[in-house]
Amino acid sequence: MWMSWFARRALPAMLQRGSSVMACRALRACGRPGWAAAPPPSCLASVQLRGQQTLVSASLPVARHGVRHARALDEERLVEVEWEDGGQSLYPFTWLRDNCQCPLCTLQSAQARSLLFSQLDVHTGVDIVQVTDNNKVSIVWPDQHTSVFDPEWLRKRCFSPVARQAMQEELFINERYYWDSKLRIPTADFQEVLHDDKAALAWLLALRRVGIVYLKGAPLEQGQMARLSERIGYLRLTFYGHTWQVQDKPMANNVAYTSGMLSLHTDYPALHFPPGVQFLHCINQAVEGGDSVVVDGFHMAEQLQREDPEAFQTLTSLRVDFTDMGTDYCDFMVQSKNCIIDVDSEGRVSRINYNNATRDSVLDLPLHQVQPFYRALKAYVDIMNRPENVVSYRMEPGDIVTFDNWRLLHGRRSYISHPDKLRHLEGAYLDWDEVMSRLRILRKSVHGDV
Ligand code: OGA
Ligand code: NM2
Ligand code: ZN
Ligand code: ZN
Repeated sequence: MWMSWFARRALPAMLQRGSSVMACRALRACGRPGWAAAPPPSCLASVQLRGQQTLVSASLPVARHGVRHARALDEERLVEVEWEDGGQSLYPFTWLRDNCQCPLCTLQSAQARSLLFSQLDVHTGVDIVQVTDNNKVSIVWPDQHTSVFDPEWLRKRCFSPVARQAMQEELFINERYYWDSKLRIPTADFQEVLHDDKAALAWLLALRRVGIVYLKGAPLEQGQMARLSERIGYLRLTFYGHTWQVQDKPMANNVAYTSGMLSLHTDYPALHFPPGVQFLHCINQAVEGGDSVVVDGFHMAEQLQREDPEAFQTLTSLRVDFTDMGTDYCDFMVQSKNCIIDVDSEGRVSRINYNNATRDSVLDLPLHQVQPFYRALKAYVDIMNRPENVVSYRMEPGDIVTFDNWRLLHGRRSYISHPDKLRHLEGAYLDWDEVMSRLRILRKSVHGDV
C-alpha cells in the first residue's frame, strides 16, 4: 500500500538533489517507475525495487465496459456506440470497413490488414448495425460482408480527443520529466537489468522519461554493450563500428578519440537520422580528469524559447551543415543538414542536433543570416553551460551510462593520458524504435496489459 503510493508520488522528488522545486513538466503521467526509498549518497538515485508496483496500468480505462446500444447515423456516415457507463463513441463507416477483423480482411497470424485498399469502398454505407448476444458490435455491409467488433477493441480506438491522447501516450510514452543540476541520475544494477524483466522495464521507462539511466556492476571487459543491446533487440551500426572504443588514439578520426575536452554535444548530427540512444561502458577511467557532464537539451530549449524567442526561432528553422569524414573500419564522407533544435508539427521540441566538432565550415545560409545564427547558437550554448543546468558525474570501471541522444547533450573534461593505462570506454548506439518495442513488450509481460 505505502509502496505503491510511493511509487506513484515519489519520482520527481527522488530525482532532485536539494529541496527546491525545479521546472518540471508533465507530472500527470499515469505510469511511474518505482524508486528506491533510501536516498543514494551522490548524484545517483536508485531505480526500481524488485516486486514493487512499477507502472500503474495504462492511462486508458481498462474497459471491461459493455455496449448498451449501437446505431448507424446515416447522414454523418458514423456508427454511434453507447457504452454501459453512459459514454459514447463515434466511428466512421469507412474506418470500420477498413478495419474489419475477420479472417478475410485480417491476416490474424500477423495481425496485419490483408484487405487491399483497392477493395475498400471509401464511400461505403451500412445495411445493419446491431449488438450481438455476446455484446459485440456487428455490422452488415451493403455487399453482405459482416464485421464483428470487440467492445474493448473499439473503446481503445475511440476518436474523441481524450481517448486519442491516452492511446498515443500509451503507445509512445511521450511525457518527459525535465531536469536541471539537481537531478539524481536514476540508477539500476546491470545484472538485474539483464536478467529481471521488472528491472529492465524500470530502466527503459526512466530512459524514456528522464533521458538518462546509470547501470552499475558491469564486468570490466569489452562486449557488455553487445549484451545490453541484445536485451533490447539490435544495435545501430555506424561508420565507427557496431560498438566503438573511446580511447586516446594516434591520428584520431574523431575528437572523441583524443584526451581533449568534449564540450556538450549530441552524437552524430552529421547523420540525417542520428542515433536515438547511446550506451557508454567505462572499462578504464583516467587517473586525472575525464569526468562527465550532461544537460537536458529539451529543458534548455524550453528555457531558450522563454528567454530568447528569436534565438529559438532561428535554431528551429535554419538548417546547419554537419560533416564527418575519415576512415574507421571503412572510409566515409558523411554530410547532413540539420536544425540545431527540431520541433514536431505541434511545435514541441523533438530532437537536438549539435556537435561543435562536426559542424561544417560550409554554412549554407545567405549572408544576412550568418551573424543571427551565431548569436542564437551562443544563446543556447550559454544556457546549457549554466552551472544550475549541468549534472556532473565520474564514471568508474564497471559503470554504464545509457541516455537519450536525441534529448541530452553530453560532454567530458579533458584528461591526462597514460599510455600504459589508457582511459577506455566502449560505446554503442541504438534507435528509439527498437528501444520502445522492447519497452512495450516488457510492459505487457510485467503487467499483462495492453
Ligand atoms: C563520445 C563521448 C564521452 C567520454 O565519445 O562521443 O561523448 O566520456 N565520450 O569520453
Ligand atoms: N563516436 C564516439 O558526432 C560525433 O562524431 C560523435 C562519435 C566517435 C562514435 C562521436
Ligand atoms: Zn472482413
Ligand atoms: Zn559523445
